[in-house]
Formats: sequence, structure tokens, C-alpha cells
Amino acid sequence: MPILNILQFPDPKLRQKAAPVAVVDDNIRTLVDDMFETMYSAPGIGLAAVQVNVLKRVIVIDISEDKSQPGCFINPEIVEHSGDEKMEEGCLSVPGIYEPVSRAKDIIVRYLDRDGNTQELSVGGVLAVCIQHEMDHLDGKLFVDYLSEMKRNRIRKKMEKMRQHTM
Ligand code: GNR
Ligand code: NI
Repeated sequence: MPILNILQFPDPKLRQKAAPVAVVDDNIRTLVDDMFETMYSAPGIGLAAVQVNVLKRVIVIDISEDKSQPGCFINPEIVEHSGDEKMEEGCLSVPGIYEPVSRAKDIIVRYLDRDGNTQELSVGGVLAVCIQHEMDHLDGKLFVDYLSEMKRNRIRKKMEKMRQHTM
């Protein structure tokens, strides 16, 4: 199974909006498997399809330390949210940058699992943060968008400088 290329900020492709998955078929399951492999090898705790340049509403997450809790969320929707909490976030598309972001503390998310069945899950903590972070990716949004323009510009310059050295 191939490891997919992860787009990096400020690539304009990260600003694309993903379309809902009509049918959860073997093609989607292969995408999910490739995304898990890519996320684990990075390593990261989540990955959205937009980050690997696939415009489908597919997310994979595993916040465990031993790859024991793989979760796949297709067409996710937040049906209820409450509270606010600020947590330090990072992103595989913005490597090396960690900044606090405020999000809903507890959420109920509705989604399709890898068999195409509708599921509803009530979550808080890091998993709630991660789901919201990944859902933003599906709408072309990045965690750096919550920071000041000055901070975002500084991060952009840093990324562009790093890129020159790796090319
Ligand atoms: O690996 C990741 N860690 C992380 C830490 C705090 C908040 C969100 C995340 S998601 C990130 C992987 C990623 O970029 N997913 O889009
Ligand atoms: Ni991210």
C-alpha cells in the first residue's frame, strides 16, 4: 500500500473543499487504508483526504500510542457541540508549528463508517479536537487560520524557506 504525499502550507490545494462520498465502496476503503498508512508513517494522530489531494469527505484518526484505535469518519457532521477549550495543535501540513486553538470541548459527530453504516459518537478531549481539526481540512481550512495574520505570515515565510532547502 502506498504512502501518500502530504501537501504542505501554503499550497493552495489545501484550500480546496471536499465533496461528500456518495457510496462507501472498495475504492473508498482503499483510500482509507492508504490514509492510515500515511498517517501512521508520518507519524500523526489524524489525516484528512484533502491533505493528500483527494477531494472527498474522508478522515482517519488514531489518538492511541500503539495504533490500537483506528477510526475512519466519512461525511462527518457535528450535530451537537458544547463548551470551549484551548489546546495546543499541530498539523502534518504545517510541520514543526504548534499553537493553541480554541474549539468546542464536547461534540456529537455523525458519520459513515467503513462499511457505509451511519454512526453517532459523543466525544471530548483530544479526539474532539482532532475531529474538528480534520473536518476543517475538508472545508479548506487550517489551524493557522485561527491565529493572527502576523503569526500566519511568519509561519508562511518559515515554510517557504524550509521548502527551498529540501528542493
Ligand atoms: O498529528 C496531528 N496532531 C495534532 C495535534 C493536536 C491537534 C490536532 C492534531 S492533527 C495532526 C495531524 C493532522 O495534521 N491532521 O490534519
Ligand atoms: Ni492537519
